[in-house]
Amino acid sequence: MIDRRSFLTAGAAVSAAGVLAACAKKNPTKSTGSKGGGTEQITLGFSQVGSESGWRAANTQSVKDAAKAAGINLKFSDAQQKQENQISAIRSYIAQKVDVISFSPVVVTGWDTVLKEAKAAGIPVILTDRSVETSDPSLYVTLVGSDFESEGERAAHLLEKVLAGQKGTVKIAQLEGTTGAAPAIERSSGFAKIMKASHPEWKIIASQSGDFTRAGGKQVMAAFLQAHSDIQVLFSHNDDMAIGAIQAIQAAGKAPGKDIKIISCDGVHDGFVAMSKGQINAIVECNPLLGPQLMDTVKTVHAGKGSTLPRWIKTKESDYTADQAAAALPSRKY
Ligand code: GZL
Repeated sequence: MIDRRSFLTAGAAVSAAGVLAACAKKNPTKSTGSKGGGTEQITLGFSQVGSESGWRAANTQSVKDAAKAAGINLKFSDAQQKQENQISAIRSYIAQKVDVISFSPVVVTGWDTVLKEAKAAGIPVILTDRSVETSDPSLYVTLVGSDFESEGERAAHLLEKVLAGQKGTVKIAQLEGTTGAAPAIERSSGFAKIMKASHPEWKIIASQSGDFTRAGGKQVMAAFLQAHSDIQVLFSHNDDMAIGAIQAIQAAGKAPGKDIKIISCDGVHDGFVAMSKGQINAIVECNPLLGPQLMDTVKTVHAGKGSTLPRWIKTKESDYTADQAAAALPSRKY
């Protein structure tokens, strides 16, 4: 499991500063901001996971809009949820000698080689959304994104509210995100932590990846319902899989939100609509609007001030229950 807190140390900040200094020495021509940032337009190479969910669509729009507003020249690529496509995109940005590289890693492992290539080329890397497991924290300057472990814990606390002291065994199905992705690993872990600490009566009787997509959620939930007639709760790692699961639950002749309580993550528009209909009982918000924070971070790094940044710039987010959905919908930004 990724222990991001282990990176929140001064040591890592110092080693990241070392990377930036090394970048400047290695490639004096590469504008790592050693000239104090200068006035030349910054070129950012961004590799996006894909377009698998409403969350991802909102995140992509936020990055594009924020780059435009910040006057940053954005090179953008969609990896269609394939790590090899992200690695190719990062290599292409290195070849194009962009000023900064940023990406949302589709999975946590397998990045050291290409990140070492970026470091050797003197190009600083900023992670957004999802983290990586790496033996060398200096391979990226910082992560701009949510705390998924906390989101898993918050989902369990929302379930406590929704169950309102219901006694006896609670049989839970879990729709996991993309296998090996930080949000899938950490939301599972956070939820399990609260279960272990406070709820011996909660039993996860089925758990499988729906790959963060509606189709995946529908397909896997249908299989769960075939195998288990006694599912009382669904914990879904995102709204898109929950919305797919709702279709499967209805096809099985059951009422989502009533026969099977649903706790989800993200808080996209369609998730709030389902919640306003009582089909989803509660949502842990995961804010996709990371664009402005990312562009501020790009400018700080390009100005050679990356060492002043924390190793993790966390996004702020809230939790919602169904009774709040209708009132919140009009002001939702994604
Ligand atoms: C979370 C993000 C996840 C969302 C999904 O920050 O990585 O990926 O929860 C998205 O909707 O596909």
